[in-house]
Amino acid sequence: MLNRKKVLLSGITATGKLTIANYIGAIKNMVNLQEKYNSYIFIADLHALTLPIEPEQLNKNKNDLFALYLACGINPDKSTLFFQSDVLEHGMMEWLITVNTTIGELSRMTQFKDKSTKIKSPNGMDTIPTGLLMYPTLMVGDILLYDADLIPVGIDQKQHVELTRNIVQRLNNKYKTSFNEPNAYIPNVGAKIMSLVEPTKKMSKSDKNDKASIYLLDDPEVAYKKIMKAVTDSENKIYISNEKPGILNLLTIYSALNDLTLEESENKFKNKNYGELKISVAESVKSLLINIQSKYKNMLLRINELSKIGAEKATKIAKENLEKLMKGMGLK
Ligand code: AQP
Repeated sequence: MLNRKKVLLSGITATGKLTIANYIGAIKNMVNLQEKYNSYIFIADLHALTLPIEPEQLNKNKNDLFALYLACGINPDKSTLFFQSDVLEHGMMEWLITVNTTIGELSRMTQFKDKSTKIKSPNGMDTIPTGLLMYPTLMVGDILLYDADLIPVGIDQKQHVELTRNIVQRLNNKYKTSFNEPNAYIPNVGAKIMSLVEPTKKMSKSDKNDKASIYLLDDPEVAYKKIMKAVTDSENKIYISNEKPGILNLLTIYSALNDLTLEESENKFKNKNYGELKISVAESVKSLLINIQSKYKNMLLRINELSKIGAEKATKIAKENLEKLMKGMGLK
């Protein structure tokens, strides 16, 4: 279609408390890109059911996530912000994608392999929820429902966007549809923020160790202390090196929060010691949290009103794109 404004789609799973890794890897970019793109931003509450979760916990997570998106700068006048489960088309679309994938391609996904091997059991596959395997089919469906061009994600989700491109090609060939092949938008700095206690492991909202992550709703003083205690090395020299994952992680967080390149941060700190670097990172993190938290409570009050508006807008487009695939497949 001529002059079609490019579409951005991104979601975050409501599995736990949001971390600064989710902010730096995904939300910050959604906020910056919402001016330029027709943006659909959602709370992936259906994805959160992939692994067992208590209903009360899920409900709290999804509301927190909605309010945090707003507090981080997602503007509901520019972006369509909605809960995934409010748009029933996601479930239907997932089935149409599922029947066009193979168990082989889904079981080769790194995230499936990582998460399923963590669920250890002598019964093998009997303890691995089917939803974990199907996670990418739901995600491909999310992207197709809005016929998205750009998907801002951290590096861990890149493989799922590549799978989406393969499936789009498959559908377009088979059913003569014309869905876009989406591109992942991976930030130059901060595509993989690491744990503060094990800097060779990614920072994750489901990490059991509270000290490993900075949560966006952490008390800013507690967050400050977590950075001061972050694991580094004993060299006390600051430079960019993969051999120094703790320092690289702190430089990365500092760069992302101050809109600098890694090299610019390296330059700034090259004659400083680890304590001085940590204080600068801790100050940046603290002021980010203070800023977000100053808006968060008011945003909780707006969820009912805004989620209705978002769901209505999203449903309209989702229906249109679902119908296109249903027609192609002979269902209409
Ligand atoms: N460590 C990270 N560095 C940069 N970006 C990250 N993201 C996640 N971890 C990092 C990005 O944040 C978004 C979150 O999406 P998600 O919750 O659907 O996916 P996830 O990758 O499973 O996130 P988590 O925090 O690791 O959650 P759990 O612990 O529930 O699995 C995505 O864009 C992701 O790339």
